[in-house]
Amino acid sequence: MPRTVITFGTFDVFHVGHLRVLERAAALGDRLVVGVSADALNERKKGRAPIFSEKERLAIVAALKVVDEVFVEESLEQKRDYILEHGADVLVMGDDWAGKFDELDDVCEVVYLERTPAISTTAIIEHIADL
Ligand code: C2G
Repeated sequence: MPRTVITFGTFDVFHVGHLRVLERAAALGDRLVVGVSADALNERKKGRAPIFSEKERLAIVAALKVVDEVFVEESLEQKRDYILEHGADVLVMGDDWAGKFDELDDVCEVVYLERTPAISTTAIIEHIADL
């Protein structure tokens, strides 16, 4: 049976930290499914719209060699449904979410990966704004 890995994120202003986490997630199985946060979810969570729309962010993530399937993540609370729907064996999250999804370990393995240091969408936006 192929091992399916699922992960989630906004992936706004796509950068190498995003690429690295997706590569490491893909290496944990045979098939990588990615839930890309909806624009509305982003606005609720971060209080601002993403720079790139959900359609654009989805297209960027879907074009990556390591990604097999993408879908829109409408709500943070639906992780269990998404895992079951996509038949995921492993949930991968960045370690900024460490411990937050442990209760899902009855349906799949839960793995937190270390974030790539010193790079973030917010830092890139601030850097460009200062130029
Ligand atoms: N990431 C990373 N290193 C960085 C920046 C981000 O490894 N320097 C990872 C994050 O840990 C996450 C993924 O890249 O696994 C996407 O990051 P964000 O777009 O910031 O995701 P976020 O808005 O936290 O996701 O259900 C979760 C939501 O979709 C929110």
